[in-house]
Amino acid sequence: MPQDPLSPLSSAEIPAAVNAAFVHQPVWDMHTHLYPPTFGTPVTNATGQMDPNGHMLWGVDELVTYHYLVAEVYRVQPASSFPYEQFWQLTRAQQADHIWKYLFVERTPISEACRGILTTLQKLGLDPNEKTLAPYRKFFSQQKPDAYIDRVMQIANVKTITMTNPVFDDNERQRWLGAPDIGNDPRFRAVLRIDPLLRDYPAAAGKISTWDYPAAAKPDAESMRQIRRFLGDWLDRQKAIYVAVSLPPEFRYPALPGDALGLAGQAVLEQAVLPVCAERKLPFAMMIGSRLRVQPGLRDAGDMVGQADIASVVNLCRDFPKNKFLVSMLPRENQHELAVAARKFSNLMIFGCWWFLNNPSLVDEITRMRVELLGTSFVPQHSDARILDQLVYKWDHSRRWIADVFAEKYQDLAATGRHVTQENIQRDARLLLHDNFAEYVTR
Ligand code: FIX
Ligand code: ZN
Repeated sequence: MPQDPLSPLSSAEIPAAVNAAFVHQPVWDMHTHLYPPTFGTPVTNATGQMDPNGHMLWGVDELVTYHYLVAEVYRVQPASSFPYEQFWQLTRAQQADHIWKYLFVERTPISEACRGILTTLQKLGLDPNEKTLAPYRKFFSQQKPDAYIDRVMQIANVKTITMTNPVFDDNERQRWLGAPDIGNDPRFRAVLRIDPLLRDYPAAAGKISTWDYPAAAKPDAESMRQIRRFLGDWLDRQKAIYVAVSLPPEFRYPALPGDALGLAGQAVLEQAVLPVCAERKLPFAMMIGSRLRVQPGLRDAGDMVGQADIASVVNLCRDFPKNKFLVSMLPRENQHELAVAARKFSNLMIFGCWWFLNNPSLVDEITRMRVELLGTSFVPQHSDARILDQLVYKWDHSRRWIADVFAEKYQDLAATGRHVTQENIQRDARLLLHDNFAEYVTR
């Protein structure tokens, strides 16, 4: 490898240079469900401070009972022999033991969600071959949450963790109201998540009306003023860096009666949410294509994917040129059209290989498609981590997959005679894993 970062790399030197650049580039993880210790933790640990309703999830029992694994264990221990409610009545540790037995001991943990846990254990210096969770539990019980966050972020090379902060969740909202500084941990940034406001506006209007923001079920001008005030107050309280919503496959814009938003939800989007975001130069993030609770017995593990509509994204980007949109779509089949849409609108930043797409075969396919259509002007990945320790495997795996695509693309570039240097590659890794998002939320 040439010592001079500005000297051209040979084709053979490119893969190692790309891998080094992507491994060493600190990430701004722009969508997670993680929290700092100020939100409490239900996990037994060395500080002894436990909050059964705490939001900071970490450690092996939370890792193994991640909803991806709950869905997978019911593939091998069907509800006919182990009813869902029987599983949910178990303690977290008992649930984890159940999953470890059936997915990691009696079967080969070869799925991405299973393998990810083993990567995390390995990188924490633990033996991934244990037959029970006891040795792991001992390790985690010795950790102190605050210091452990630093350790995980250092191993995963994550510089900033972006939270998801659902304002209509009573537990979450009361925590913010009870502790104004709760979100001041410099490692974390907040996001105002507003799903009910758009997806079930009449019920949301009833709730915010009890929070001193009187809003009518059929939103009139005064209701819209109150909703804008509600959004502004919470954006200020959270110091949120964007506003987010998850939308079902049926989401359409313009809405039709009975659509996902309905005419009231659409009016709130047009007259409250997007104007507030535009005034504050905050992106509006739409995560589109999840059909919730197709299997209610699985709870969080019971969500599904469904074909969504890119034309609705195009209509919003075109009709609201002063707004910045962040969009991730769940169906594999939507990815090409979404990437083409991003070629048409500079106020559309597409991001991540979300949820059921976060697997090697699909990250490869989607990243390849995006580089070919968008160059380096996209955000290739977010972790969507719900359990802190997942950052270790989600970023280890994603960096490798993304680097493999870019190594091939740089070799194709070099074949034209264009010089490819370490400096080029490091600059691009910085854009893709950090600066594209950082600049989009602040520009
Ligand atoms: O709506 C979302 O933010 C989704 O990412 C989650 O609801 C989902 O359960 C998840 O964590 C997928 O990875
Ligand atoms: Zn998420």
